[in-house]
Amino acid sequence: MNTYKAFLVAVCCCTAVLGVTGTENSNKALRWTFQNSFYELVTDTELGWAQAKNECRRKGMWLVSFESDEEYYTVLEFIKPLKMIFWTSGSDDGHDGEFYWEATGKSIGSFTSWLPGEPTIGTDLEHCLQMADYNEFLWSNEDCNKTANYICEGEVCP
Ligand SMILES: [Ca+2]
Ligand SMILES: [Ca+2]
Repeated sequence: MNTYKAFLVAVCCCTAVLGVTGTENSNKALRWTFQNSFYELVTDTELGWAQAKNECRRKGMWLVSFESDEEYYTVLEFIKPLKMIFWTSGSDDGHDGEFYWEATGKSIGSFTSWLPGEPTIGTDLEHCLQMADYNEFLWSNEDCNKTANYICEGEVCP
């Protein structure tokens, strides 16, 4: 293994270990792991979607993506008590109405949890997928420039 690879493995595993540790300490609500991912809720900073995405990237993570109902409901358990709005990595930027997870580049799959009436298509500014407490954390597309809290997701080392 060359030095660069060893460095990458160390960084990745360190982050993963932090995620596991987080489930055992008093910050339980802020960090947890599920299947092959670890998650971090950012509840003290409200940012626009692009800035939130960049903050997750800076930690080696992405904005959250929901590949299954189990993943969504697990996240819901952590955010349910909070009176907050969260950004996810869902976006239809450049392809109005065709939503994908920016985290993976893949189309939103068979599982969706849209608020009735959402997503609104043809409203030029609403291209980012949000979950708000006042909508019971069902999905809606919103103006990406609005500020909100956000959820990061990273991959646990095998
Ligand atoms: Ca995911
Ligand atoms: Ca909308």
